[in-house]
Amino acid sequence: MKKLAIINDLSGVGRSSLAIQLPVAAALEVTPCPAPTAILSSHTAFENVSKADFTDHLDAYLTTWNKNNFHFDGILIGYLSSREEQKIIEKFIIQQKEKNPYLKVILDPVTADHGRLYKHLSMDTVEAMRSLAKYADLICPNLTEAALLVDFDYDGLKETLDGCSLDAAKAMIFSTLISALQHITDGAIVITGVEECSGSEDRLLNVLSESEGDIRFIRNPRAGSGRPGTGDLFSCILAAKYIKGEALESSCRIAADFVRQAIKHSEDEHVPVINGVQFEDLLQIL
Ligand code: PXL
Repeated sequence: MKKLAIINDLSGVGRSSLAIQLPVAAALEVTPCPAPTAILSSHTAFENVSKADFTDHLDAYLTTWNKNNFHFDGILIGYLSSREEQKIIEKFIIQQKEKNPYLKVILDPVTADHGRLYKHLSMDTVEAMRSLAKYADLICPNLTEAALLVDFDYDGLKETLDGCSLDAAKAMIFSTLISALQHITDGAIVITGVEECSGSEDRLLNVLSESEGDIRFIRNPRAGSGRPGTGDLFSCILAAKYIKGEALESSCRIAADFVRQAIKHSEDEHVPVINGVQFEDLLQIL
């Protein structure tokens, strides 16, 4: 069975990060190996949050993995607790690449959404993600994170995209953004969960590029409002399928469709938005 190291935070309530990625990776028949970057009482959209930074322990944790000769098929990176964690993770990637030259690194540069940085984070974390992108085989930012990574103005970008009625025009805007991202990574790029309103239908768009000049749109109807943790869900499905050698486009379609179903199910079950998506009783359809 393929093994995926998941470097992300552990948040006790709200279904984000490791709390969602461990069961999802296991359901996809990949062995998840968690390395926490921080331990939080819940994700940070809740009013009160108690956060324990794990930076001082992460180096020993990952170094010990290396000493024991543990090796992985993939490393999925999400939320970072501090700038120092970037250096620790980069060292780990370099050591792991020596053990397995086929290692895949998937970076979800978790920093922001809807034009705003998450609470407790600063532009330092964006810098850290920009640096980690150099080592990634695949990055999957949302639109805000993509804009931050390459210093684009999010509001201007969103307004321009909202004003494009033709896909050809939209593709030109995304090509510019993707070209800028290709200066910070040689990996494939998936820009996730771009909200679109077209006529009577709300949709979510994912934009995929595997090489220079390649740009593909993957669309799904939107089943409800955005919820915390959907990016973590998406990146984990993508990462698990990527290390199993499945094609990126079909993996994106499966991930996007599962996110849509999870949002719909959560709406049907009247789950408060802040509690994320009720995915537990949907795992069997993955
Ligand atoms: O789902 C992204 C995420 C991950 N980790 C923490 C968060 C968030 C979003 O709010 O707060 C701690």
